[in-house]
Amino acid sequence: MALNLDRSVQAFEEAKKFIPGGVNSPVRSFRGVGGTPPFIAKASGSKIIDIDGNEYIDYVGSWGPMILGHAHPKVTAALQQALLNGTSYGAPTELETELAKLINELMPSMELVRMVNSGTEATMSVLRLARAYTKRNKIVKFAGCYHGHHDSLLVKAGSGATTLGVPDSPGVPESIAGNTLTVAYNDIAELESVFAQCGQEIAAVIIEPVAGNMGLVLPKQGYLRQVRDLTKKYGALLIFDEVMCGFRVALGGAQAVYGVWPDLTCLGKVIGGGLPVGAYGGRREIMEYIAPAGPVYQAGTLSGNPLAMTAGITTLKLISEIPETPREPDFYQKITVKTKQLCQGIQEQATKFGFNLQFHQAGSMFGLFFSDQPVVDYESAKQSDVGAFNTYFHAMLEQGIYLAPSQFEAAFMSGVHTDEDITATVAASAYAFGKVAEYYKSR
Ligand code: KE4
Repeated sequence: MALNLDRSVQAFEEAKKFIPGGVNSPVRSFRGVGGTPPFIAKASGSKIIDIDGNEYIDYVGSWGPMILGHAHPKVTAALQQALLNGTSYGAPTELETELAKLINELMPSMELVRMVNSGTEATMSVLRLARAYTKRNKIVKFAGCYHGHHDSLLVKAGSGATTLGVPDSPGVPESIAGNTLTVAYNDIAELESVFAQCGQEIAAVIIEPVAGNMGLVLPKQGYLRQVRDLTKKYGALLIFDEVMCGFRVALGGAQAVYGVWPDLTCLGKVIGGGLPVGAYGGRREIMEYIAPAGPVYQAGTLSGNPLAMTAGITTLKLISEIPETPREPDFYQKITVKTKQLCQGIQEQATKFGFNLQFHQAGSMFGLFFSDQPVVDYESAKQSDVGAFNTYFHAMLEQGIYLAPSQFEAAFMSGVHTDEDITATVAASAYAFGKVAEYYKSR
């Protein structure tokens, strides 16, 4: 049953007249999966509704922020109240302190926290800080990890043993890319080799401790601890980019799950409850290098905006609520059970079709690869059958299931997805796997 996207088709053409590619962020264009992106009219709970009136069960959740679901009554009410007090002052408010304290309580490694307006701003700022603190210039990142679109991290592995970076986008100067070394995720030997070659020049290693930008890929047993030990050995800082996985894999983020404390952490998405917020923070003696406490400049007109702080505070308070009785599951136990149920249901469908998929789940994040090989890094992720994924994606979309429009993204559960949503998604998956079977036959 084809979706009626007539109005979205028109809206997309109109948008392209005024916005590059018709979107304000490339992945929304559906270029990875083909077709026209539904233009969304409104959302509530686990559902989004497009301008043609099609309703979808949403597993993108604005790429992570909507862990409470869309238009949560308490978040909406708090924002409505905050609006009456104005929208921005450009002056300090107690709201910023309240959110910083909440983040510190939930992620104690973040002794000081600076608010910014996006995940990109958080990772950009934290690299400047790491370079200033260590007086070193080189950064190490991992193939397949994404940290926002600033120059130092829009870099891919160059040729040659030193994996010196080359730009991953026009406009990124070689001089900047050359300071970023790229290694494979989950390959401690390669990281050891890079440190052996130039460890004294490395300011920091930045990693997604649970990777969500090459599809969902989990760290191997002990890997994060090995990375932590290596950075300590060479005096480099360890930066966890938890913009996506923070508050998604657990209340305390990946650092709580794996018991590895970074020197600095970047956050975003969930801490803004759907409004633009990023944050970076960590050890006090490092963060005190940030102006005006220290010499490293970083600023932002709307950083700590009262509406964004309100949405973030309300969200964090709700996801960290302690149940009435000890036997009652908490928010994360419930959302994790829901996510596991969904993954299990879809896997059972896949097995019926004889598909050997790679299924990954971490807290409220999940992902699947059409591959019969384990997916542990970007190279193995790229071996998966993108054509099969795209077939699956569109078959799910036409049945009202909204997944991330790319094999190399993650999916997100919310606290308000219902058992009926999960049942419907598993049933839709059976139909979608049928379409994938036809795709395989047609090749
Ligand atoms: P933003 O600048 O988009 O707020 O955050 C950048 C960022 C930093 N670090 C991690 C681990 C991230 O996942 C992101 C952004 N995630 C993408 C999803 N792959 C956002 C979606 C988009 O680019 O439109």
